[in-house]
Amino acid sequence: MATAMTKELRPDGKLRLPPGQHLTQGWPVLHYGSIPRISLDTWKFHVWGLVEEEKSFTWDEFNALGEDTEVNDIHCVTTWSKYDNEWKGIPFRALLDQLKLKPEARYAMLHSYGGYTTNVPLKDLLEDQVMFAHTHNGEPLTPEHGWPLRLVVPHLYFWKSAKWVGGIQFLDGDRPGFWETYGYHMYGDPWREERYS
Ligand SMILES: Nc1nc2c(c(=O)[nH]1)N[C@H]1C(S)=C(S)[C@@H](COP(=O)(O)O)O[C@H]1N2
Ligand SMILES: [Mo]
Repeated sequence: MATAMTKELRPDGKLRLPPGQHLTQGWPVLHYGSIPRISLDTWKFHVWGLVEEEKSFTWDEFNALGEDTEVNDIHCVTTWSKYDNEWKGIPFRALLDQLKLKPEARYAMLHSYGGYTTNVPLKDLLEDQVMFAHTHNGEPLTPEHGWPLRLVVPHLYFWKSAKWVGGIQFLDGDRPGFWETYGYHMYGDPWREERYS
């Protein structure tokens, strides 16, 4: 059985379980530092960097941008993977529709309440399933998993999925975020085991 499961393929032909990963049933909590205190009354999502116009959205404004539901697997660099997560949230594309990016914008830095940052190429944020999620398996995110909002980029290691996300900065070049400055890979493809650089 275990062999059959680890050989399971995805529709794109990749192994469902990336190399060096094992399946977990629970949902481990992993972050650096403490859970930031956030109030929805003062919560804002900020957009800056290589945009024609910087923007800030309140909680209600951000939620009004759109809603999507996606089911996907997540893969943490510490080797656990969790299958079949149902996320509801605002698709990245819905945010992008509100912005005019400058043509040289190629990368993004995600910024979280509490100070965490992580870098993701713009082309990866444009993948279908990428969203700012507020709900996991039918329940609002708990504080330790990123309430009120986290990024979900399921095709990259889970450290790219910033919890407590509150802003995005568009950049022309790739710059390291928090873990990337400590030696984590700049890109983080689980199928190529891009764990550390
Ligand atoms: N703001 C913030 N987001 C973060 C982190 C963090 O330290 N701060 N850690 C990342 C890492 S390393 C992982 S594996 C996942 C863990 O998410 P989880 O606790 O919901 O499983 O969150 C990512 N997002
Ligand atoms: Mo992680």
